[in-house]
Amino acid sequence: MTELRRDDKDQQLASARVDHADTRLTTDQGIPVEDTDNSLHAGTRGPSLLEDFHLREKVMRFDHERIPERVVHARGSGAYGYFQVYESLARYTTAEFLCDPSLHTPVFVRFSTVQGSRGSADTVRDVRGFATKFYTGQGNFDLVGNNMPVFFIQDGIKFPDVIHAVKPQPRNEIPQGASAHDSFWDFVSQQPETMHHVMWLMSDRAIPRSFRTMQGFGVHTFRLVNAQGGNTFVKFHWTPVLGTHSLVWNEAQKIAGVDPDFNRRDLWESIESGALPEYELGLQFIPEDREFDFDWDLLDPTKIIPEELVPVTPVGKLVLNRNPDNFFAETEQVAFCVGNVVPGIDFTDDPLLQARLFSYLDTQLTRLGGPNFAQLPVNRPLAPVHHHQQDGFGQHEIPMGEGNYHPNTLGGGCPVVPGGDGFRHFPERVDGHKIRRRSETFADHYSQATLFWNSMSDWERSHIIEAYRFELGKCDRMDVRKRLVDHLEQIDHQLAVAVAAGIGVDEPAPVGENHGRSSPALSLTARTGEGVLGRRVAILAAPGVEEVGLSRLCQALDQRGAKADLLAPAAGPLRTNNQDTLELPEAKALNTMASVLYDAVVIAGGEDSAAALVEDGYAVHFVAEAYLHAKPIGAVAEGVSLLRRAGLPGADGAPAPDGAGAGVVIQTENGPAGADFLEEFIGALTGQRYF
Ligand code: HDE
Repeated sequence: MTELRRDDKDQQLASARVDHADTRLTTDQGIPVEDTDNSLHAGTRGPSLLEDFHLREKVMRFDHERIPERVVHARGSGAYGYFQVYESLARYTTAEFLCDPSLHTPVFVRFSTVQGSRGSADTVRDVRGFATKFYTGQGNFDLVGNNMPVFFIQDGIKFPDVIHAVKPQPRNEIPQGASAHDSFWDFVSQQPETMHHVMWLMSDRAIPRSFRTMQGFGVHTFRLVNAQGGNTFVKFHWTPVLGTHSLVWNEAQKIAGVDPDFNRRDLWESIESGALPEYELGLQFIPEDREFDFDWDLLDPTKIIPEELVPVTPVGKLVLNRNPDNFFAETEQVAFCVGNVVPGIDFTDDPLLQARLFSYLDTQLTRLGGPNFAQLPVNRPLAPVHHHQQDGFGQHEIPMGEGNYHPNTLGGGCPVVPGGDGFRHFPERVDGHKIRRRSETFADHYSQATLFWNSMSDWERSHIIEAYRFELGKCDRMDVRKRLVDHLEQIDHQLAVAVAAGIGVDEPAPVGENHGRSSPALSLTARTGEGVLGRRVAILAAPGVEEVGLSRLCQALDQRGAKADLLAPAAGPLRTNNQDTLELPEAKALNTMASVLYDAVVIAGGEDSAAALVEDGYAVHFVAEAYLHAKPIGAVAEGVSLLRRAGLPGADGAPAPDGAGAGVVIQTENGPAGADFLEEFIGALTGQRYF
């Protein structure tokens, strides 16, 4: 087996890095530059001269800085890391990185949204891409997945249609990063196969809190092939160690304005601060002889295999530990391809997957300007590369010798064809008529949409209903709204009735029974994770704040890996009630931040501080909004007056209506925040949201 260390890719990239420290400015040709602020003119007020090669080169290079953005998944963020398998999977596959637990296979992961352009906001309602390039000793394996386990369509020939429909409208390029428009709903309401995926899209899965708190899925059924040629069907799952957590829609929309880089920043800052994102790889193994054991077709990418039927076996972990050095060179130029598989991993006949096998290489020819993009540092395999491919735009290598064909003797027959050790396609037997028709086994479009609906918690269901009402409410065409409600009726009567009531469509008549089956693993509540690592807490305070409790709070959060920001009416060092003897963070100005950027809020104690916050409109709004978004809220002693001012139930001492006080932690006695308060608040923070 090839030895691989977790920093091997980093070492390889070192040769491509250019450090400008202690250097002189030159042209592309290495000629030292005398002056880069003034172009060469005839006289100080005269015309510029054509012979100014520095001006021409500088402007020419600027003119060509942009390459086409990805036609989908244009907005993305990437990071390096490594993957390690727990135990050998040699029973199933010959892929070395899955068979040797001592290997740290270097990876590059790119997360993305689908619909929006490169500069669009992170928190739009959309599918998220989760693409992983494993630089294995046997060549690159790309697992190009999404954060939802199913896809809109069953056959790749419909991909241009679904993407045209969801992208901004062709006449005016509106709306950006949104599916809430007529063409999307017009399309999906005529394609029942989209209904399962649309349920996922209307759920909170479409607005993840962080890339660190979303799952990833390979979507298609793939094959694993072992040394004996035995074939096992497999589904790939990534599960975040921090659990699955999402935003709420009202919050997501506000973040899009307050911090359009919300998810990107979160990924970047987590890695910089050492709170490394981790995911577990899980596999669902389906023995070859169970291919037809299910009520749906394993080749149908609009279907999941419920975990209750085939468990997800944890097989390894992925750790992201290094941010890229240059966004364009790495995150923008990375080229994933579903067709990049290593010996021991193979495709199935899923018609969506088959079309993808063509698309990725094809699009990269245009996007990266020619066929040599595998030579770009981020794409270059760690495995040795030798072939007779040559020339083309951007050739960076100098192939040596005369034997640029096979077979050759001039080059000693090299590179030799490895034969048995090479990638051997699984010899699937194929027999059929050429035909443009879907298999009957792909025909049921509603059962799993119902399964998803049945598996949701109450709050997830209410969010789904609200999302349909929002999106369809922005769809002007009443006939489209109605058509969609008819589909929802096939999924669940209550759902259809609730959505119809919000969008001016008549209540549909029941058409059949909900099958009543559920898969608890589909709910966001199934994986909450543990601890508060990387969670962001706002501490509201003003001059005169009680210092000892504030310091304890900062320490307690820091010790558990949460990140606290001190927010005050003005930025800078904050005057405390105790002559500033303890070390405290500098305050950020309240009006530059917003509650939607935090997971929780605490109002610090201290009489003067509390009195000032009550008079501060930003502070009052901050707390009320955090409550609206069901976030944990803490108040120490006098700080509770801000909760009262914001009208929070229970803050005035009267009992809160059922459940309304959940997640609100108050220290009633005066004095510094005590151990009980801190424990209780951190417990509330672990629980995330209180709907
Ligand atoms: Fe993609 N997809 N896709 N896709 N896809 C691209 O490739 C395509 C599909 C996914 O961070 C493009 O280099 C077709 C499913 C991710 O760079 C393009 C079909 C899944 C990324 C393309 C699909 C994905 C892409 C655009 C239907 C989840 C971003 C730029 C047959 C399993 C990768 C590029 C990155 C990117 C085509 C369906 C995931 C055009 C034709 C299903 C995560 O080639």
